Amino acid sequence: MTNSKLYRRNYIPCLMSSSADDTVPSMINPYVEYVAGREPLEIIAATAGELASFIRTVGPEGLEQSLAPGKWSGREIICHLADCEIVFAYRLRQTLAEGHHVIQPFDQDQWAANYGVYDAPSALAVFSSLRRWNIALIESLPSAAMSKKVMHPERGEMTFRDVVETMAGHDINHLNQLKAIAERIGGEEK
Ligand code: NI
Repeated sequence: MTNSKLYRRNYIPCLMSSSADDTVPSMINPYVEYVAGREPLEIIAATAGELASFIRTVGPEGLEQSLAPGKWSGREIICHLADCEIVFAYRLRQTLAEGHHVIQPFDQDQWAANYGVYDAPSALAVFSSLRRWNIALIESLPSAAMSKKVMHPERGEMTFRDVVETMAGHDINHLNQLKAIAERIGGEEK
């Protein structure tokens, strides 16, 4: 599917989106329940391995499967995670570098319009590399940096730590979708 309106209508609202019809609750991290008190750094450190496992499990044909017409395929979800990691990389650094950084939302459906040209292993390579880069940055910071303020124009003021927790919750949300795809096509998570 390449019609962005299909994505918008059928896809689970994503906190990366600036879409006006997103219906996620207005809170700092709409996916906070996914994190559920776990250490966000541990969650985000495991995601690349889980994506690699998904790719191995479902195979090339399985990567093109989605949960319903108009929803992203597994490959497209991994492309989305790679693109989001670019965004998170910028947001983390700008939050640290500026006095009160204002986040710039983006339209995930417009970004997804190009996903037909990307393969899943390439998307995973981008995600894995950037994720390692981001974790190296986060781990290097003094604890005081976690409370550095940043403003999201749609969700209000948050902290650097909230951005990291958002990464974790966003990961889990999409990993759950991939798990559902693998179960749908009969694959087993490794
Ligand atoms: Ni998303």
